[in-house]
Amino acid sequence: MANLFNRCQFLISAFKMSQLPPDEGMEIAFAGRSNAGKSTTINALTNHKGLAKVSKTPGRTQLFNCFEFAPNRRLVDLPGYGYAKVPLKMRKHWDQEINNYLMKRQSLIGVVIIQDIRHPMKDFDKQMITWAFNSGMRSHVILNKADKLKNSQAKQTLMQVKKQIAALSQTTTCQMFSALRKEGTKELSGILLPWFEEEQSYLDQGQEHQQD
Ligand SMILES: Nc1nc2c(ncn2[C@@H]2O[C@H](COP(=O)(O)OP(=O)(O)OP(=O)(O)O)[C@@H](O)[C@H]2O)c(=O)[nH]1
Ligand SMILES: [Mg+2]
Repeated sequence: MANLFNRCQFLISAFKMSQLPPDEGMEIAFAGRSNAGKSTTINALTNHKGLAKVSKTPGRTQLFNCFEFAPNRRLVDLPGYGYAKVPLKMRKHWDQEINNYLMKRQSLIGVVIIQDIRHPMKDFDKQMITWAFNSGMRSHVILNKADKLKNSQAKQTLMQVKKQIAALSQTTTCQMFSALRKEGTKELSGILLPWFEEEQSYLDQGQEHQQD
């Protein structure tokens, strides 16, 4: 299957929710602690090196960055969570905006939670997983930067994290990833594309019922 995400193009950057594209269609958000590799993961998935801005200094994505791969089909790069050097006022702004976004955005159909495989399952990650499960939101965990560990260590971490996730959520999936080496992109698009298809089929079914 051709990877639809390769068609991704930059759509818009927003400093607050009201500046986001109209809340129509479907989108998946990439969330996670600062520096975990959210932007690099989007670039690997879309096979588009400079699409999402990557920086050596953490805390750089201080905007909602929206990308579109088909009409009304979007990926959203969220600002990193919990980076201490981001001024407190800015952190408060983003805590609030991200919370609002997750609770209120109608077109949000799933979240990808990016973690650094060397520092998995921090408080924020656990909160996101629990929230996703409790609110019926699709969720997938990426253990990124697997290239930083030996293969055996990475596999062991994956197993442990899967157990920890299972204790919090019965629906959250998890995979190993290296955005740097573009390892895991097929598995990732194999998870995310069906989310859009599934949601579309729900919408189609709803319309059929309306016509009855
Ligand atoms: N070794 C390795 N480095 C990676 C990988 N993915 C990202 N990085 C590096 O990690 C740093 C942070 O990556 P970003 O993609 O900017 O991380 P982010 O989560 O978007 O960070 P914020 O926007 O600050 O929240 C960059 O220096 C990347 O080159 C990976 O798979 N392996
Ligand atoms: Mg970023």
